[in-house]
Amino acid sequence: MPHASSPTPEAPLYVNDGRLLPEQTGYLRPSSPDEPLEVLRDRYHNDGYLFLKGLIPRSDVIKAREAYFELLSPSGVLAPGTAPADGIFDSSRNKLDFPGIGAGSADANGRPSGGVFVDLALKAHTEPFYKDVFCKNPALLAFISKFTGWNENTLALTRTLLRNNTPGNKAIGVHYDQIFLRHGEDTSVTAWVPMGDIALDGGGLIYLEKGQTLGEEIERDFYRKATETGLTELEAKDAFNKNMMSGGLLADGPKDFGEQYKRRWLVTTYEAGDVVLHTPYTIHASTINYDAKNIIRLGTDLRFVDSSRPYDMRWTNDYRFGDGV
Ligand SMILES: O=C(O)CCC(=O)C(=O)O
Ligand SMILES: [Fe+2]
Repeated sequence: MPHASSPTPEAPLYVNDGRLLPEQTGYLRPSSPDEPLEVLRDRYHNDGYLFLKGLIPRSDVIKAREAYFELLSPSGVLAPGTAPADGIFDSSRNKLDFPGIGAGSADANGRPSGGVFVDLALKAHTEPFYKDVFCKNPALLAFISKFTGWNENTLALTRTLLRNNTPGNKAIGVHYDQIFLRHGEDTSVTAWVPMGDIALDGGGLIYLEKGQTLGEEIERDFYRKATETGLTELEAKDAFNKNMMSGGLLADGPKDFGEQYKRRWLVTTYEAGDVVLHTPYTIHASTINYDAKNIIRLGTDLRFVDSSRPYDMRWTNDYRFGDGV
């Protein structure tokens, strides 16, 4: 497993605004869940993320992946004769009929333009295999409650986004999560959970090196600008998203953003069972999925808060298109 200081990746990696050059990238630093907690906490705060190898049993992840693609299979998304757990896209189909959730364009009601595929992808969020089993994974919950020290106050927010990046489709742009969680304190933890193995060019999440310090600066700056114009605190909260691109992104294109701030994007391959924890100010995005075998990238964002403190109540409902968050 490469270390953060290893040579940069050679495989071509594409983001929304073009190819990331090897010198614009580095590797995410992997950690073992068994390392001492103080070491892991320091690393999370210094790096803005913690890339935990094998935190969740692989079989739990593969089971959920299989159930997901069994549910979506009637949409015709899978290559004929392939196993649902493999999640292989039928490349004879038009990728635009299979748009990703939460990354691409949506209609006025926030619904991605696509037929039964989109309906089933939304439905998956409330299926028992996902909502009651996968999102409540005991290994993940136990780790977060110990890692944060929140113990029995550790609460998994109900709103989650189950994201399916079909090959060649648009990837999520540059953002930090507090943009979407700003009706609560800035202490939440996001667990990004790949649901399956993801090759380097298979559409995994990428992290801006030391992005959390820049995210904090950007946040302070927005806040100052908003209050200087005479807005109340509540008005300022709502004004943030107006200062950003529609959908709350800092930028659509990671390449240009990295060049502008002279920082590298950290990339990696992922294995089923890995989890990345990141802070509310950690800047991240995704690569476009150009997996050589047309494997669909599936992943979910599970968010945890300290329930004894104020948190963003808009996240207590299941995800719906156009839910305004
Ligand atoms: O899976 C993705 O493409 C985006 C995930 C994300 O932004 C997050 O987990 O915070
Ligand atoms: Fe995010």
